[in-house]
Amino acid sequence: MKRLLTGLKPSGELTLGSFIGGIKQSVEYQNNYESFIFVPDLHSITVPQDPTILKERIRKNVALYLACGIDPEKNIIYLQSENLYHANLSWIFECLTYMGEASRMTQYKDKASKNENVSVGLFTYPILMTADILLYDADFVPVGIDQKQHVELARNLAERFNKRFGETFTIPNPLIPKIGAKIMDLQNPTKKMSKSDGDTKGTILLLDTEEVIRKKIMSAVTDSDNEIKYDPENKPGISNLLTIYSALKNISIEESVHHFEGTNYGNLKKEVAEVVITVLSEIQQKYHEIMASHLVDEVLDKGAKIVNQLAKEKYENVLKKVGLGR
Ligand code: ATP
Ligand code: LTN
Repeated sequence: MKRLLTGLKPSGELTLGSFIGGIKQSVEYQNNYESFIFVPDLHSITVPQDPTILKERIRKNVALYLACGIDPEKNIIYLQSENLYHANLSWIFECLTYMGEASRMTQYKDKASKNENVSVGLFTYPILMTADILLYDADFVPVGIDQKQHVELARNLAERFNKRFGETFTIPNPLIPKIGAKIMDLQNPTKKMSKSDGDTKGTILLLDTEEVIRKKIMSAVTDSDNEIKYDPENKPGISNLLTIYSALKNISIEESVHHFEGTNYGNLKKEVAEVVITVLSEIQQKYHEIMASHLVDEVLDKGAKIVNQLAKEKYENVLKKVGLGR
């Protein structure tokens, strides 16, 4: 079985976008791949975080993964910070990365241009991500299109290391979800629904109450021609609602458009709200059960044990190849 590895950094509360674009895909992949799912908590501190909130969010995110259907029997689930080899291997790759290539990372350039006090960690972020991936010889890395360049860096660094020190790392491949999986902000439907935006009117959080979900969807920005049609360019708001409906009903966009033929925007919003509430209330019920149990700790203890052992072997091999240690 091919190995797959992915992570969602705990930079904010998980959203409907994280679920449809990330977690839901992982639930589908878990039957066909040997899956590693982790919380890249070290990545989240590349921008300032409140320690108390961060700690709570890490636990909540793991409980939410499980509640969304990530099966602990089929996935190895762990925290990045509970395996010291990630940061150690990252250092070795930092020494193999050229300033020029790190400076070309568009996510860094974008974030650096918007913020004042940018950390060195934000600059080396993609190199830690390289270590996350190569440490376990992942064959496939499911990511959004925005992360594709980072997986390409991981490929380049794996090839460079192998060439310089001998065959050591598997070359990973990005696994980008097919069209339609990008969920947009309900208030600004030309912008991605993003967890780091926090709790806004345009973002549905996985733990939002029924009332809040209904309110956010009913006040989603649309247009004024009252025709239900999938046209992301000219009708981004309506298209986004159709995407959400299709993804949660597991039907195609065409089927959704057909379903809403002859109805109005009010009805579309009402039905979208209902399906979101149905899916999320089921997840929330499981989430509360999980949070009241010891499952999160059990799963993370088991995961940490497995990945530390795997990483130790890999890292010792790397040290030997590079000429470090005794
Ligand atoms: P941040 O706001 O902190 O940058 P984010 O909400 O954009 O975070 P990421 O952690 O960068 O989310 O995304 C992790 C993965 O989750 C992405 O690669 C993507 O696959 C998926 N994802 C996140 N938000 C969405 C969205 N709105 N629509 C579809 N997929 C999404
Ligand atoms: N940068 C990713 C999170 C992430 C990741 C990884 C994803 C960190 N390390 C390794 C896949 C593989 C993000 O923001 N989505």
